[in-house]
Amino acid sequence: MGRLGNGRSGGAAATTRVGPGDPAPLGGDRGGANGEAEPQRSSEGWRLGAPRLPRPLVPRSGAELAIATRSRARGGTQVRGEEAGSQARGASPFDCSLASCLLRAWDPAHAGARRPPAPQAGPRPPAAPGRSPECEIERPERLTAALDRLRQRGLEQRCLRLSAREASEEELGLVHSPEYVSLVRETQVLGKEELQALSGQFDAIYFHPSTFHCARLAAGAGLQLVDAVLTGAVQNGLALVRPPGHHSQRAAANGFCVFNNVAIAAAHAKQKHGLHRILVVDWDVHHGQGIQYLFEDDPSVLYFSWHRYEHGRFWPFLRESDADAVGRGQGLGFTVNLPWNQVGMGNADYVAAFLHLLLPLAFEFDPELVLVSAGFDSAIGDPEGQMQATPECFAHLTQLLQVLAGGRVCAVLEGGYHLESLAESVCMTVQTLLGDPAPPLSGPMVPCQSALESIQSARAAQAPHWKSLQHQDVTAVPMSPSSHSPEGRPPPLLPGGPVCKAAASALSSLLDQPCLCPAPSVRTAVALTTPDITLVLPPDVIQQEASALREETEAWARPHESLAREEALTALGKLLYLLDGMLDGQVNSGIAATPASAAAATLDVAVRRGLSHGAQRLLCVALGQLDRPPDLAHDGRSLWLNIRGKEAAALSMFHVSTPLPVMTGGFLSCVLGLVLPLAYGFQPDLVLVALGPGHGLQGPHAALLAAMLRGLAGGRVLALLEEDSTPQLAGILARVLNGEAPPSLGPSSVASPEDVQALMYLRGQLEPQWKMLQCHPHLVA
Ligand code: Q9C
Ligand code: ZN
Repeated sequence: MGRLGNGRSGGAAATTRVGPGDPAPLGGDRGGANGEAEPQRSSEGWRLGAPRLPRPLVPRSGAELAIATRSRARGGTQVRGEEAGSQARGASPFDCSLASCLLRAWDPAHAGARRPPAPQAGPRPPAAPGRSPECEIERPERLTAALDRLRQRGLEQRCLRLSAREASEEELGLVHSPEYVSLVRETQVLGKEELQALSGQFDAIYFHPSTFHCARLAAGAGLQLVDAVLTGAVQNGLALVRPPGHHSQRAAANGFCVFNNVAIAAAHAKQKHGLHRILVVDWDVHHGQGIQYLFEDDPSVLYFSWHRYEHGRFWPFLRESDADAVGRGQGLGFTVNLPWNQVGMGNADYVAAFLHLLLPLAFEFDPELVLVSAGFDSAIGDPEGQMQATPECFAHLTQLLQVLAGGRVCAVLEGGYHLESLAESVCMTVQTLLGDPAPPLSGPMVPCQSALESIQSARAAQAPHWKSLQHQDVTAVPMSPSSHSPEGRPPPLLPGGPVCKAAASALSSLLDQPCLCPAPSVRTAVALTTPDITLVLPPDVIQQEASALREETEAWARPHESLAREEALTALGKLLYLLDGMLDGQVNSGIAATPASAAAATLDVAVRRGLSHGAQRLLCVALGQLDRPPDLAHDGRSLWLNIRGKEAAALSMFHVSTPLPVMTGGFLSCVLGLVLPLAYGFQPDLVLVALGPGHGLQGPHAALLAAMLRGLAGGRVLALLEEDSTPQLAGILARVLNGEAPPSLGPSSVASPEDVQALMYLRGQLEPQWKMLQCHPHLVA
């Protein structure tokens, strides 16, 4: 048998357990673990300490089941769980935990011998001749490839590893029938023929004598992760498990899934932790119909799934995977399906789906926990999905979800069958969970027509149930014929064909590319003119003392009367030093302050300096009285977005002005429906966000804006504040720019009619140029 040696007793025997109260013996801080230089405070500004060598990993004595723990300590010292838990900010001591289950659930040699599953009703393509048995794609190497890559990147070392346990039969019973649990338990003692016969009663299922044990571990790993997050031991995490879960139903295995890991985690979070609102985001390329069925009448679980659908011609061929399945009874509106009717969906399509469909509903729902059915078969290269989203896209999806539920995100692996693509995408997800900024997205940010049709029909189906979608232009549009090929997309790839080979080499060169620019050694620096001892900062946020040279600062200040004063000059010098650190790639993000009277001039200098010292495209989000400098070149290198005042106006494609919404609901639709689509479409390499005179933005709103703008420009965001801003505002922005989750806004009020109107007007003006604003396809006359 192909199974690894540990067999059924592996769970208990071969575990490396290191709990939060018992910090990982591997030691070292974020910098140390990666061999990065450790930033240190100094009177000359931030400066770099000596780089540290990576520490060796503690050998795991050949354990096949390895659920261990690892911390990302803040600021260079290992923090014990309990001490950290009592810290003033109440932040979690660890950012991310990793639960994994490495047992070989299936034996390909064994499973390959079985007969094909019974044919399903509905249209389906004939099986391709000469293909290896489909069960071979769901193989143990998926986990080892992902874990190896995490280790190689130094990411695993930054995580706390949790030990998996088998879910109890009572826990399985939270979503499965006792008869079904017994049935699967019995498979442990069946012979090969019997296993094959039983497997044949389900669709795409291959039982093995170890299946029961492995599937209980997979469910148990998810429970461990949810417990760790909800008790505050960690902020978030990823459970690397197999078999996957989201197709599994109350009394049925399906699509490689035996027990529904994420559904069990959700039911457990409700039952054991008393949660009332759980968001499940299923980004696997298949419809998690199992999760949908289990919660379709339950308003406490909002289930979102996008999936390859092709008008019902793709597995599992279900009518109820379409956008008009929205839940039942009390659960009406709590099932959200986004069916993709063409293959080739990419970064722009996925981000548009989040901005225009998932996130408006998610903010309105206000979840206490986010569970992710994290299948990576929706990534480029996957033979099942045939989609084109690059691994970086999963960093963005993760980052966008981290603004919800105070950052409590538990991702659980589902599908993902291209080992290279899977490993990269898993790394992107974990890196983002650890708080690193997402790498910029590649490719044109233009959603295709078919994606827009899907997003629009899902919005139309959900509109009756969600305030955030009402009063918007969500009337149903006639669907165009399904035969047309997506805008600018290559045709679907046929395995082995020339197109496929070309795509494969393009993919491998894409994936092989080493990251040429090293991560900045300082993630966030704060340059304040009046150091405030009441400012509470995470220990790894650097307080910058240094300034640019006096003559240089004076030269930049000369054209501006308001910069003549000494205070203004001092502030400008510090800002210039910080900005240069960002442009040189030494600092990722920062905060600078300026006297209110000099805010506009300082921003003007920052923009010019940014554009003349290396930024190709600069996004400036200016709140309050900060006019775009009239003599700034209109060359498309800067996008100026002013949020203040009374009127909405698109003065040009690169100069947009909109009123600051009064209600939280209006603020959210402004950010999701205008600011981020423009920002993602512009693809800046530097972002300035300035809170100028009369900005009127509340702290939590400012934090949310900053957290979401961090998705742009690889997180190269400089926030400019007024000197007399509260230390609370500076503190919250520093923490968010440094990767902490913003506080959740709570139940959101509805947008005012004026806010809705302003937004609709601007979108109408700007949609032709900025395609990311669109959430409906263009009607062709
Ligand atoms: N024999 C997950 O990605 N394909 N499951 C069935 C009909 C099954 C995918 C084709 C694909 C299951 C978790
Ligand atoms: Zn899948």
